[in-house]
Amino acid sequence: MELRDAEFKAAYGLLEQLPRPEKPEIVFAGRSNVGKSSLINKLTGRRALARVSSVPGKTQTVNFYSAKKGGVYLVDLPGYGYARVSRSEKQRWSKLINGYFSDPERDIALVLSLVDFRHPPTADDITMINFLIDCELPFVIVLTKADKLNKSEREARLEALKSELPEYDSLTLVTFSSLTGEGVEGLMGIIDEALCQE
Ligand SMILES: Nc1nc2c(ncn2[C@@H]2O[C@H](COP(=O)(O)OP(=O)(O)OP(=O)(O)O)[C@@H](O)[C@H]2O)c(=O)[nH]1
Ligand SMILES: [Mg+2]
Repeated sequence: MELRDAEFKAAYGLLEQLPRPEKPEIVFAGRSNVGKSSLINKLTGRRALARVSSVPGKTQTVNFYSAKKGGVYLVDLPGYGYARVSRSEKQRWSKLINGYFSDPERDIALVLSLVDFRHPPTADDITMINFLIDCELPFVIVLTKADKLNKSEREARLEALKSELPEYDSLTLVTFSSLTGEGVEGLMGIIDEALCQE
């Protein structure tokens, strides 16, 4: 796997601190606790590169990791939709995330938009996906924690998603588990393809 040389670059808490766009970025977005940091660790084959926590709201900064011999950044965004933080913190996060995406110079090769496979997408998930569609950003939906569903639950959720997600027919969905490794190869293929199109 080619992301194994990934290393932590820096964490940014304020929009003004974000580095100027300089190389392609692979972005991880999703609600708090959905498994973004776990996915980064799985893709890079590093158990503790990104900090994982059972307490939602662990990643409060935009965290950049450098990979592929420094040619690519992996960008771990703070999770959205976490109720138990102060209003000023929420405002800081949304300013950070909106500001991150609204820089026209930024070279976003792919957004991995994470949704918990066990539950219907939240209103925030749908807002995120509609935003990605509106901005015409390349993205893939990653259905996380797949190990927690049995076969019939999976089938039922996959069926329901057809009507729950916007523009379902044009979406790419990948089921993923950081526990079993399901979906890793598929995602690596999609990431490689996105970087080739740069
Ligand atoms: N069973 C299972 N648990 C998972 C999986 N992915 C993540 N988790 C657990 O879910 C919790 C949250 O994981 P994180 O990777 O920290 O989630 P995050 O999206 O980075 O969360 P924030 O940083 O708070 O936004 C942790 O307890 C993980 O161990 C998975 O695929 N399967
Ligand atoms: Mg995190």
